[in-house]
Amino acid sequence: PFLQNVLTHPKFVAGDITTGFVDGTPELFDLPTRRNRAQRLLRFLAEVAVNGPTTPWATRNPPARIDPEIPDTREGARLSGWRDLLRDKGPKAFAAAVRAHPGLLLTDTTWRDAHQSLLATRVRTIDLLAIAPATARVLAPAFSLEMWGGATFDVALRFLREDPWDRLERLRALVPNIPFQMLLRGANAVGYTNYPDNVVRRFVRLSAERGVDVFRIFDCLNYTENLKLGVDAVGEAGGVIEAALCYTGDVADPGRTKYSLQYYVDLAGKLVEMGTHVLAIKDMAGLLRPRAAMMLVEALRAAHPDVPIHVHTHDTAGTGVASMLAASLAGADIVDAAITAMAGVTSQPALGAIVAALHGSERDTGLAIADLQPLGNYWEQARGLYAPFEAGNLSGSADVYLHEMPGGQLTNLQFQANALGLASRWPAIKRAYAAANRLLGDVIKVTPSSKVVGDLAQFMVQNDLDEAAVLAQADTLSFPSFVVEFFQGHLGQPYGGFPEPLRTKVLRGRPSFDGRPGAALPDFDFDALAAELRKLTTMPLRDVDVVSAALYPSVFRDYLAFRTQFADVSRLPTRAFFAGLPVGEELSVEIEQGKTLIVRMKAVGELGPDGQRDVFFELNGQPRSLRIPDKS
Ligand code: 3PY
Ligand code: ZN
Repeated sequence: PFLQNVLTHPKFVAGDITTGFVDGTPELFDLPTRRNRAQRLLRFLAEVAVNGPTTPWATRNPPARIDPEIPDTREGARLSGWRDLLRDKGPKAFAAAVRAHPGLLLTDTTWRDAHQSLLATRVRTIDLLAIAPATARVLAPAFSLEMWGGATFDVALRFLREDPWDRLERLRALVPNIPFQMLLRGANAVGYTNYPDNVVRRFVRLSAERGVDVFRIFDCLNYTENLKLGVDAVGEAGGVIEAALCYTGDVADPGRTKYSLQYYVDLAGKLVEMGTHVLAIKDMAGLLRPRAAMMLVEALRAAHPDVPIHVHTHDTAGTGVASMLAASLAGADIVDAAITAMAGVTSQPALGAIVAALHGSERDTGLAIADLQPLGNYWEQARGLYAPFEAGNLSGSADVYLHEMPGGQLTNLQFQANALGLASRWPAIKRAYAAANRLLGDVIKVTPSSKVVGDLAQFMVQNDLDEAAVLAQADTLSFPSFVVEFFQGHLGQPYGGFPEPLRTKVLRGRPSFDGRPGAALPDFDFDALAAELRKLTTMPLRDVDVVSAALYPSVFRDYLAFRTQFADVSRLPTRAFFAGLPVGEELSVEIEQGKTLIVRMKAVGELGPDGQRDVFFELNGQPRSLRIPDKS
């Protein structure tokens, strides 16, 4: 392969080679990896058999021993959907057609926000691929499938050890007809910090090239300077711009004056001026009650009769379906929902319930309950595979109106509290979250500003501090770094400014800046990073890998080391990935299209004097064994 790289390199072909050719042309070393993939996957299974899961569980509950029923999808007529029009006519005409559509359109969030909010974002590519062909058929009338972005990028690399770009490409191949939608955290892209502008731009361009159609762009402080960067990047990439106003407070409550109806109308005006194709109301915590939904959508509809309105909520208190129906009555064009088995509580409201509620009305969704059933059945069973990550909230709770935690963060904080031995203090953490929000000046709470509030809340509970104590001792407390950075202006400028004198007391002379944080960052050097990464792996490096590494430097390096050691574990069935393969059981792995391995776990040997164990397999009928150091 090296020789082939040399012989086919454009410089070689052009005769443009000097003595520095080999050293100065690192892509010659993009050799296919030689270590046997099958052997490396066996090493992974052996490692789990000896040392336990490589992805730590959040609970003690094992994955269900059920293989989900995959709906039959025989080849049939060509799949069609809203993506056809988008590709033919472009984002503007697409938005106009959506606006002219009489029925209520739906975005199915099952592949992104639903599992981010219920299962710690742990749903794996293999389980999405299994249901993708049926989804492409059943949800063909949908506006979009939200399937990327938010926390999925980080969690895929960090915990699932799979490549998010691969997920996007493989799903795209199976769903050519329904627009794919992602959640972009504005200047924070899919991370928790501000990135240089060229990182955000390149990330968006590659996402669009690999198959993302609709970009919901938000900023965690509704800071328009940050939002504009995302809006412009998506515009340049040719994507559908869906700029979001993040909703907090209660526009129907005259006592909550900071985030008033007028505040949102003004913000929406700026987003439309920036050139958004669609306006999103992003209710990340599920605070948008039906009456408020009605008021807000009516006001935005009146101000922008031609711009489609897309409403996102969480069902945390149980009002999700009612709010989406109210939004629909007030003239919203699209709402978010999740397949019923993945809906409710901290997730989105149930798609089937909205479909049923509007059936036969002017706003009929064009979907039929009976057609949805195979998707519901699949997710009911597939969800069982993720039992180790079930937060276990059995019912909704109206106290979300008091603490205002986003759906994804609520379950995350519960897990964190358990891990820190603070499970019994959960009610105190919820109260502290509300107090931390007041201390920070009643901020918009969504990734990453929600992490600032959550970290401060945990700090208060761990150190037994109430609001008054924090204020009184602020100049001596050692605040979590995220809180300090917030006050320094690293996330941007909060609406209404930073609370004083708290800011001055927390900063104690540390530097701070006003304005857009990214404006102060120099352009990122992708070439230097690519050269550095090439030294770490023999795997061919793609442009998307370099962007992954720019967004998540240490997570990506860990992922690369893991992948080099264990190959592409995304190919393994989920139960085996999380819990290993029990002795006597067999699995099949399709390591590439048409190439399947049959692996049987035969035995795990005694601990040897060298601290290692032999693990015995049968691979396609042939015995194989591996020695694994026992770390216990
Ligand atoms: C994310 O940023 O991941 C969110 O889901 C925010 O609501
Ligand atoms: Zn959400």
